[in-house]
Amino acid sequence: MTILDAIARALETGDDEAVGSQTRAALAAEVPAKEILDSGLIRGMDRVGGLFRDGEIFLPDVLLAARAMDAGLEVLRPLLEAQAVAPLGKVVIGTVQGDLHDIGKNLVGIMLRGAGFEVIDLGNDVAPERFVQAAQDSGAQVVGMSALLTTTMPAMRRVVEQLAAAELKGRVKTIIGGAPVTAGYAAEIGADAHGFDAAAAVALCRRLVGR
Ligand code: B1M
Repeated sequence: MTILDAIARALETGDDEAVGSQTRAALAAEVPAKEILDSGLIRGMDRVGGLFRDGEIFLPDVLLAARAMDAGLEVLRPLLEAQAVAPLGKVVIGTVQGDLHDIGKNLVGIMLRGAGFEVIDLGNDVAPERFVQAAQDSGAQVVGMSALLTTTMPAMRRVVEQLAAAELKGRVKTIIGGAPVTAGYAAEIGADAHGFDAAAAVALCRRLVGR
């Protein structure tokens, strides 16, 4: 078993201590942080998603896996965030109303900070009006929304509509993402971009702020 397999496996079994120590061991063995993230942590979490979908594991197991994912991300965070000279711009991010999934959104935040953006993270279960208020108060150029449930995706449309109603559409660009979200859905609701993953979100936010 490779060290990346061991990380994926430890995440799958919800062993946060093992995920933390194996992640540190992988870094010590000079495995790149991005590879640990993609081929260790995210691969393990994808398996958890499949097992949960198939009824082979249950919600408490998924919660333990989420806690283990956080343990790995904490180790990688300083490497993924390393840099930042002059801020590239401000991005408000959050998981939309009714949705408690925040791992992907947190990852997007880490990568955006790493690229030099100032990030205002509103957390999860964020009402549309809070996104609008935060964009207004902070002068952010981009609002980024995450949704992991098909039932919460419509909340993204409401944010786009409320930004337009507040006459912010145009000045404030929108980017959406999350496992069930597609580029077609972004086009349908009038969002400016769809990020497939956290790296894509960074590239798109750069483009949206003209950097
Ligand atoms: Co839940 N859950 N969950 N869950 N959960 C899913 C999403 C699900 C697909 C599992 C399954 O059935 N296979 C399913 C949704 C089905 C659907 O809607 N079609 C599901 C369900 C049903 C539920 C509940 C309803 C279960 C229940 O209560 N019966 C419940 C809902 C609670 C709620 O939100 N109201 C629920 C609860 C939970 C936990 C709380 C236990 C936990 C979340 C813990 C947390 O986030 N702190 C959890 C988890 C962990 C998952 C899975 C297993 C993993 C999600 C994850 O963190 N992935 C998930 C299965 C899956 O997705 N395969 C599942 C890793 C993360 C790095 O990926 O978030 O996709 P992701 O982010 C990626 C990209 O999508 C993208 O970049 C990230 C990094 O590359 N991205 C963006 C994300 N946001 C972006 C924003 C951008 C750009 C890119 O721009 C702004």
